[in-house]
Amino acid sequence: MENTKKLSDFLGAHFIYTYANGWKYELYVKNEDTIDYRIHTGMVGGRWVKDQKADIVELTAGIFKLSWTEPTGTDVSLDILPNENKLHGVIFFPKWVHEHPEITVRFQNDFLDLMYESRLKYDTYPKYVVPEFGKITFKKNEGMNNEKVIAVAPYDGMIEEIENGKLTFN
Ligand code: FER
Repeated sequence: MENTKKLSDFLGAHFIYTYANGWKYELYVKNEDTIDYRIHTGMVGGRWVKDQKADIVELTAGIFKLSWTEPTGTDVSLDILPNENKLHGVIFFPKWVHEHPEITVRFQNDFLDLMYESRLKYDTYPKYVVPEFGKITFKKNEGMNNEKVIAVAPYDGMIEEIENGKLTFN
């Protein structure tokens, strides 16, 4: 994935990155309006999600922006510069996710009702805003709509297996 210039190069991209606060995330840009992801470490480490709808655009050559709102009420906006192995993310957590992160740490797709109940039951405000730069440590185009990329829960050692090529998805 040396040169990611156009949106068509970006669709199908799989990234692992570490935020400056130490949180490790994995993102798969599944198609023009859908992402899958795994959260390896951090406040909601262990959480994983498939088929999250997102707005995905190319701001200018090689610079991409993804924005979405989750069933938990968490909002995320990412600016990704694949050719510089760099991104900037802003996560806007509702107060309840900051206070009870464990409720969201699961395969969300099997617990959508729990997310919808929790976001009504607990407090939204004030939100906990986390703006961080991140460093991309792995990038590969896995093709679009590849269900193998994000198919199991994150586990210890998984990032290393992906980065050293022991675990592949094609
Ligand atoms: C990211 C930052 C936040 C990301 C996902 C999230 C896959 C989601 C956070 C959450 O669900 O709480 O870079 O990329």
